[in-house]
Amino acid sequence: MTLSNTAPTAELQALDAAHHMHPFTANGALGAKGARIITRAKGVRLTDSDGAELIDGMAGLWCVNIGYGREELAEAAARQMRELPYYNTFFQTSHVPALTLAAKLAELAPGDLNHVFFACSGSEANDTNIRMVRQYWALKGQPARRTIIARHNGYHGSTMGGGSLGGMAGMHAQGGLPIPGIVHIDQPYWWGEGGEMTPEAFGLARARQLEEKILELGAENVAAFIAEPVQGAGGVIIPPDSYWPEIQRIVDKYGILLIADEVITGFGRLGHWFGSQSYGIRPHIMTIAKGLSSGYQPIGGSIVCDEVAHTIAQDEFNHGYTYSGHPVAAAVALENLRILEEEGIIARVRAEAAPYLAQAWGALADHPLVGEAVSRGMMASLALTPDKASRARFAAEAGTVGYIAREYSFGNNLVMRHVGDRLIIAPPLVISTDDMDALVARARKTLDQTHAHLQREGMLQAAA
Ligand code: PXG
Repeated sequence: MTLSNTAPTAELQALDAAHHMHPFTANGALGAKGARIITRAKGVRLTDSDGAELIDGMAGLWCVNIGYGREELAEAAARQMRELPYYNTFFQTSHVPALTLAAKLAELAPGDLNHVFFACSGSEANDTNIRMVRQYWALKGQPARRTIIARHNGYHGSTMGGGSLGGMAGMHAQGGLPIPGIVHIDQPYWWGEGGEMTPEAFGLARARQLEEKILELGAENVAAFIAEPVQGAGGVIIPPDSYWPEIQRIVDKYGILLIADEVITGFGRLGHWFGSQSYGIRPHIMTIAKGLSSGYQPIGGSIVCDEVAHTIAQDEFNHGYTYSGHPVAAAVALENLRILEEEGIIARVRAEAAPYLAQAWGALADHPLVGEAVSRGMMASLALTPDKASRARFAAEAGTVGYIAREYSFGNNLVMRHVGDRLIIAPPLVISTDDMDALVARARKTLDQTHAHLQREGMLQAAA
């Protein structure tokens, strides 16, 4: 069988429907409709099997930070495959790509985050984190410190551990999640859950749930708190400014470990190397993946502070993956980091791209369907509402309107995701101002079409 891009779309779709099980998809329905087959990509644009060109507003899945089609990464992979395509780092060996990447990450990461444990994805890295923080406390003589506090509507991956840390109700409903020893507090989502409170007061209240939960469990039983600096898959939920300083105060007060899940916010998305820097947070561990290689190779990991790493080093840590620090993935990641650094991509995000996006995207707030149009760095979202003033939800089941909008967006050749009734984007960091204008124009057209659709169908009703 060839993997030709020139087979007719219908043929490719039929094969896909017959044999390929898609993640997070009702495969029966997709099979009947047919998946859109992406064949090529360059810069911020995808090409499908019918030759249509789409703007990729999601950078793949929040990962293609440097954009598609960078030959240097292909070269780095080919070079490494010829020299040393694989070796492991389990039994007293190491190799140059893994150790060089670890050293580079230690240089880039803030504070004393100087040690890296490699995985192949964000999910795996968070599974590592669960075991690492529990082992840390066991070695400190406090084995009762096992419980990890996380957040409703957080996302930390899809393995048993990652899915348990995450607070996605739809995921917990399947397969016996969460595993024991993981509890969730509420998210700092002011627009959706803040009621009459000011954002500042609400941010403080949501942060203080961490303190309440620690006191309820007993600090002597709590290992760590994990959160994304800005929630991504939850709908690009940007916390009020009061939230993170209060979380840091609580974490410090009770001496629990802070895990910042930087899988989306790392590698420039918020205008710094890490989102933690952008919020002034001091995590003990950062989870990384996605933008580490700009998605060109599957690689993730945990960047760990001196205290935790030195403690873990006192004993054998019975944990690891065949492909931890895979040489080809590591070589590609190093080349990606070189490009991010030498081309000043993150500095441009901070100085130019993010302010431009904030203004262009923010202008969508005047649309009758839009309750808020917000961004931080190169992550942005819209809340759709039938009534801006009361921040109302639609009468239709949550996500119905978001899905309608997302279908129009796809038809307009813009990849924009919906999370419930929020629309979200996270384009490649290298997107030009002209392409941001084109993206926002397609988003506005999508909103107009959705609005007309809802009017036609009598769906502009608010929930009671
Ligand atoms: N942490 C965070 C913050 C993530 O966003 C993971 C961990 C897991 O990474 P892996 O590499 O195991 O997928 C993620 C992944 C979506 C979507 O629909 C988001 C993710 C993955 C798939 C879909 O927004 N984020």
